Amino acid sequence: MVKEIKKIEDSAGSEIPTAKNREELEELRIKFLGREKGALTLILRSLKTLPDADKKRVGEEANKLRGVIEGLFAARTEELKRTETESILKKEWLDVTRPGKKGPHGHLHPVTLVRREVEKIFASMGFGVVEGPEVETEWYNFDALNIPVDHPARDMVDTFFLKNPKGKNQSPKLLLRTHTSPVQIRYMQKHNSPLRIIVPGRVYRYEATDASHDIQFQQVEGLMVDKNVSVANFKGVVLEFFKKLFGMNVEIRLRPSFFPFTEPSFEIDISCIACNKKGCSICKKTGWLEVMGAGMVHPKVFEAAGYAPGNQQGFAFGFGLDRVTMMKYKIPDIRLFHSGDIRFLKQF
Ligand code: FA5
Repeated sequence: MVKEIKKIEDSAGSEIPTAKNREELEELRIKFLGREKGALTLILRSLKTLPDADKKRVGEEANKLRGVIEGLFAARTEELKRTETESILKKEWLDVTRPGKKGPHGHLHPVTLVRREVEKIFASMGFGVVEGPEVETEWYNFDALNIPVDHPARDMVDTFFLKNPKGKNQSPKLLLRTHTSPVQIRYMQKHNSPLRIIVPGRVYRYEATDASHDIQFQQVEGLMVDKNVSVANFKGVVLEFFKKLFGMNVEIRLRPSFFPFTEPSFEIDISCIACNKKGCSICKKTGWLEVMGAGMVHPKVFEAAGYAPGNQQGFAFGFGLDRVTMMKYKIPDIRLFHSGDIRFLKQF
């Protein structure tokens, strides 16, 4: 029996420390210590068949062997745990100093790029940037700008009228502003002259779309009021603006026009930025591009804003930001701006 114990000790001593993994170790545990057929269990079970004189000695040897085997298991388990951790660390090694992958990110819309440039140029000439509501009342959009209900100028643009939440015939009558000019009134109601502002913002017109007309676009209104503001001041400011925006020797010309809220009124053209007045397809061979409406502020507008008559004069202008962006980047169709076409937007 003692020989048997020695044999078990030898094989445990060689097999347990070389078990390759935890599964193999578990099989060895069953082999040596298993409750049913473990080698040591069988020894202990057969103790009762021994004569009393041997029982004690063999029992002591068997218990010693149990201690040895348990020690071998504890040591090997510890070793396997360590090598497992090491191999996981090796496999999952991560260089935290490597630069991360950059995700794709968006950028500004071309009209926004030009809007920011416009704001910067006017700011450099002392103009503040002001905003106004897109949902406007009929009074601000038309009446206060000297466009009474039965005036034919009211039909010059088609308007999106809105339901007044208070009821159908309730006043004020609401609409989506057709231009940024109502902000002239809103600003002058709250501020005295002298003043110098631009008003960029969205406007809406109920009209058929084509390559140069959309139902929703952006305008930039300009307003300068002081005691002696003249057309010459207007020409100076606007010429400086276009030179800075298009970065070259642009020329401007004024043609007589009509707006109910300015007198006199002009249409402003700039020399074609594609051909420099030689005549090309962009300027339709005329050498000039129409860019804005403008004029000297009508006395009725000052009156509607609550200014005392005769104390001031000023100029106002309004241009389409989308159209200017089209000129700057040579974009052939205004509808591309709202198309959501990534191939188009990626170019800016
Ligand atoms: C006006 O809207 C006047 N409020 C401008 C003004 C302001 C005149 C202050 C005098 C004093 P008009 O309807 O011409 O004017 O529009 C001004 C500009 O908006 C046009 O020159 C054009 O560039 C742009 N625009 C007009 N309709 C459209 C449209 N459907 N789509 C894109 N741009 C447009």
